[in-house]
Amino acid sequence: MHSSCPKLEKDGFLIRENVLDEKTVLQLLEALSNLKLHKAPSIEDERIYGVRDLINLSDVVKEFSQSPIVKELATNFLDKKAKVVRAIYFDKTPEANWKVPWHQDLTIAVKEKRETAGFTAWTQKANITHAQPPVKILERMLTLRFHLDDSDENNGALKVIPASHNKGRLSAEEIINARKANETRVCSVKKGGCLVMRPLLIHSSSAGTKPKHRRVIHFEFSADELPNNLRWYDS
Ligand SMILES: O=C(O)CCC(=O)C(=O)O
Repeated sequence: MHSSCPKLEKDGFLIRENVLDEKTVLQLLEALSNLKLHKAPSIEDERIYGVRDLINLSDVVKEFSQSPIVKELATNFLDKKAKVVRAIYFDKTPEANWKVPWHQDLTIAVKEKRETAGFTAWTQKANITHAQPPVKILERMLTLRFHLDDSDENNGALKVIPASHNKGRLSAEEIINARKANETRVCSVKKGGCLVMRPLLIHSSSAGTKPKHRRVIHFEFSADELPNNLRWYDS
């Protein structure tokens, strides 16, 4: 199931610029501006501004998630059976210039809770059931983050620890140690570009130094079926 892209497998991320044309970016921005931006807790932090359940809230985003551009990336970097399993919209603004500490993405969204071996940390976020699946499932997932603004340190671009994705689920202490022992990288991405990453890559998000919009559509993909009749939320 691993992609045939050596750079992605080695570093756990890569950046593809100029994936979306100006018209597509404008269409998405227009659709997102019609959504009521609310406080969408991510990583248990109520100060992070964004919208969960994006696919169900926006037909334009739903259509985009099925578009050839998105499908081709997901197919290339994951598997031809890859499907979107979660979609979140994140923005930063001068009023909501939030930050997130170093972490791995360990949580998936599912349709309903079913006690299942290996699934822990069941929780409800924005009325959606979430759980932490076995690490094998996370290792086989892919995240695509489509940038609708130029993003760099000024507006709080994502930061990553390259090659930190292939060591499984890490404890808080292991993440701190990885941070001390390794270089970090700011993922500057231009408007229309896409950050391709593995969810287990250690990442963080600083507040912008010159805050302004930093709008990102974040899609997670899997090609796996979940066990025990558990169902992905967005498949
Ligand atoms: O968009 C960001 O800057 C942070 C997102 C994040 O940390 C996450 O999705 O886990």
